[in-house]
Amino acid sequence: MRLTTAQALVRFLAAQWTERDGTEQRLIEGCFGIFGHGNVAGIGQALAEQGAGLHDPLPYYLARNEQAMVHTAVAYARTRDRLSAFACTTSIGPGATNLVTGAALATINRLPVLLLPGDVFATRAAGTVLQELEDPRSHDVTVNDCLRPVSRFFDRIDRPEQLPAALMAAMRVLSDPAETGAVTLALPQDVQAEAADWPEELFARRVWHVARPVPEPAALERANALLRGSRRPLIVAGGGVKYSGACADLPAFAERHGIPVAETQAGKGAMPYDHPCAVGAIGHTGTAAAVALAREADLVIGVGTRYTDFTTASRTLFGRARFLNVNVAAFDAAKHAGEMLVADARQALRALGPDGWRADPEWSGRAASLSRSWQEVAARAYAGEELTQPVLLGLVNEAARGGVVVNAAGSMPGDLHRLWRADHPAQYHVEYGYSCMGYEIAGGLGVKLAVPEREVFVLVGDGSYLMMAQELATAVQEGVKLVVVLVDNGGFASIGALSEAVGAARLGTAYRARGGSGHLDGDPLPTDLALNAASLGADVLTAGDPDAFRQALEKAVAATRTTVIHARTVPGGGPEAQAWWDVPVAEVSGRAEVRQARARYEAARRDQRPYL
Ligand SMILES: Cc1ncc(C[n+]2csc(CCOP(=O)(O)OP(=O)(O)O)c2C)c(N)n1
Ligand SMILES: [Mg+2]
Repeated sequence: MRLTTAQALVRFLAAQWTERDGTEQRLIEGCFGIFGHGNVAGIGQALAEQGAGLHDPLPYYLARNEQAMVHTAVAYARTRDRLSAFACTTSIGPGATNLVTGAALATINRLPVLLLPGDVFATRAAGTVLQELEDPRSHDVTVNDCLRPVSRFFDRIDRPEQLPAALMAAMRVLSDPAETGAVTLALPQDVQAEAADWPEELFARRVWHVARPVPEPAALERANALLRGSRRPLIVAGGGVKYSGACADLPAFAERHGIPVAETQAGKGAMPYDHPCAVGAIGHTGTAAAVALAREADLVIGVGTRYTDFTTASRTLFGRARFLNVNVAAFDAAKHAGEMLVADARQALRALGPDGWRADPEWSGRAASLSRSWQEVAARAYAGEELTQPVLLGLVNEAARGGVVVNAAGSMPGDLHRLWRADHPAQYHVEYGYSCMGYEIAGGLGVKLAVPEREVFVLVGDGSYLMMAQELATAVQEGVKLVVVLVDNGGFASIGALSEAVGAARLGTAYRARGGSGHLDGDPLPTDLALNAASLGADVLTAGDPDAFRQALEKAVAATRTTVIHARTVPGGGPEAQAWWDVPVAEVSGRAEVRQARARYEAARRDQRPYL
């Protein structure tokens, strides 16, 4: 079959499916893209020729920024438990390098996305092309090489003949739960438009079976031996629990053995918040219950977690514990010198656990009572006369029953992790692997595309909003309804507090004009975020107190169009952090408060346990 490389690619992508537990779905649901001279004649022409509407083989979506379209794609894939993903096509040069942050976000969060940046002419016949990086050391380096370290598979298609093998490798990595992440096929602009003869079988319907690896019997025996020797076990549930669809198996396993379950950011919602074994968020942003238990646990059972510094309180949290790590990726299972149980989370939870073995009843009882006390603390944080951030989150939590909440960066992820009551596993969508400002609105769009039947609540700080608000226009274009809560606190509340804690005096963390002193300490800026949102095509409501905010939420939920609620919050946070986070403090300084902060830092660091 004679087709251009791009036509062959598009035809191939439309024929790829995944299967797990007997259900099939499209592997590549559609293609986001922004066109330029590096892809318009290739992928652009190929999409147009095959038809790119919603009912055509590969629907096309126009985003406003390449980074944002990766956020949308990644949020979609996360909501679909990594069984279905999107492709993203860009021009060469800046369109391509705009992908880098999105690619890193995808790979770090272990979420699939197929990136198709254009690349400079393979023939090099045209000489230095617009936007080409010229590397005096080598002519085969292009800006796309920036994508190599942030991709789980990277290839450059310099000849059409290279395409089939690259496509097969790309699909395998995308659909492999242990390896998935950003996959990049760099496509030189001439090769995209170049014709070749392709075998028919390349375009046959192909099903990628998503594996559920079962635990190796010997590893299972070792894991069971560890459990038998444990009296105070604690489960740390990560995103892997959700992706493997183990959200019914986890509570069953916990009940069977009387084990308390704590959750990471990606794992939050894996357990119903009011389940008797649930102790809520773990780590620096954890609940007092989970943190207290973590300090005393003799065995930590990590299920589908990467153990980031937020989870381990920078390795200060799990004082005496040994680790048993259930993970589909050996890389993660091996962390903290843990006993490795390399397996799909659902398969492992079904196989694991010696008959009749239970945690010390005193331990299980203590977990339940600590958890009840924490629920009271959380309820107090949600109650209040003024529109503090926790009060605002409490109102959103109430309105969002059955819906989804989306967030990524700033001071909200911590409050959300500690306080939010998730009523179903897909409800809590906080991107905290890359914690990327600007993910929120674009990500919310991806969530809504994946679960159009659910109300999607995007929580976005004013800092994040100013970084990447433009996908509101994309939501309006697609007729996709989002409820966007824009939390305006005049700058970077999170980094402001952190700055103060490390002796950096809140430098550059408030949005203020340059004042007479020459510093950024003048008047608050006249920036009107409500007007900005309206200009992008959203309906806008404003609220400054709890009653007005509750009413705005009701209106936004009843609306059919994307609605932004511009809410001004007053300072006042939720409960304090119960566990540490390692952010270094200057070792020498002329300021007394920095020297004091350094002394506290050095004292805290002494608890850091050097896991192997
Ligand atoms: C792209 C990006 N740049 C910088 C940071 C570092 N950072 C984390 S939170 C934050 C401030 C966020 O401000 P805002 O969205 O207003 O949230 P607030 O802290 O006020 O809750 C910054 C700069 C980041 N996470 N992502
Ligand atoms: Mg802010």
